[in-house]
Amino acid sequence: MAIRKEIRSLSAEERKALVDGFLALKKQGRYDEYVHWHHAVMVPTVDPTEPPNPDYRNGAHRGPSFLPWHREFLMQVEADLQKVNSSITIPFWDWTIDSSLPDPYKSPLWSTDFMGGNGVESDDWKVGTGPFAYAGGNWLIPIPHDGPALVRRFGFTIPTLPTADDVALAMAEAFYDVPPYNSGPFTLGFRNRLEGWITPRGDARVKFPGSQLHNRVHLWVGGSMMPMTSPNDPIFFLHHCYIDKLWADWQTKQDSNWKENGYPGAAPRYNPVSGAPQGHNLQDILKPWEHTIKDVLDISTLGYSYEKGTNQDLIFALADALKPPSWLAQGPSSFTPARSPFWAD
Ligand code: CU1
Ligand code: CU1
Repeated sequence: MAIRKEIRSLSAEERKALVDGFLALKKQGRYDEYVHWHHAVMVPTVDPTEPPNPDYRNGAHRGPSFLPWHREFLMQVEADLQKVNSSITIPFWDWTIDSSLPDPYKSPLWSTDFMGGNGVESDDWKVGTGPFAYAGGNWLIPIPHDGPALVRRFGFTIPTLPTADDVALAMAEAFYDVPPYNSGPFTLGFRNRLEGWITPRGDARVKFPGSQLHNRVHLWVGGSMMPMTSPNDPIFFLHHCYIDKLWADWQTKQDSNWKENGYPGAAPRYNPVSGAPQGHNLQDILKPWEHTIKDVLDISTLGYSYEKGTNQDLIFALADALKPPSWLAQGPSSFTPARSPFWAD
């Protein structure tokens, strides 16, 4: 079984194998397809002869398929990396560790022998160090995909990375997703919380303004990580690997929670089965691939697992310390989740 480790657990050889893997896929032209897949799934395919569909949801974000789509995406990329070097697994970047560093810019992630550092102000924020620096000539981004240089601007759009407390709010969510399955600040559920749409407006327990969790990390890195072409920065995959781990952790936690606390059926590993926009229902295909959402719900069937990680116990403990909402004990039949019970305004 392949084990995906936290970035700090990698040996120097493992770091090098990953970097070389990305560079090899770039050279083959394969890497640029990842950017295209991600871009394509976000663009609305609206038939001009039909009226605009108010239920339109992009195929991989702002709805339930956010987590399964990116899980499949990671598996596709990891399989390609393993064709280059069979020992590679994608590592996860636990940014809650970095958020408590005195200087997150000095995380080992950004070292010259790994992912390279911040952009350089005097050079239009082009990444100036490491294997993906523009000047090195090995990481050219196609012009229609925001090229030619990889750009980062740490902390400019949003000043801080998410904390373990922020993740705990997600880990304590009782449901995977809830109607209307969107990205509103009042829409409860693990997916909407982890994707980062529940702001202080929707939940007074959220401490920092602006985008949260997954979205916040994209904005904090900035530059190439912000537009629809964000896989242009290979950090994308390390970030999404942690998002995928958090989903797997939540699923494990829910399985035991519901058994111990007796809320049977209230927390499926995924929902909805039907009734959501195309691409977001249980049996829908994850485009442009062949698997359905249902196929990718349990990582124990997918051939990989996660190293536990330094902050997992802390995050679970913080989540357990959060009071469950009162409606939860009444069971799922009484559940009308139009708004967060914690809404603030
Ligand atoms: Cu995405
Ligand atoms: Cu993302």
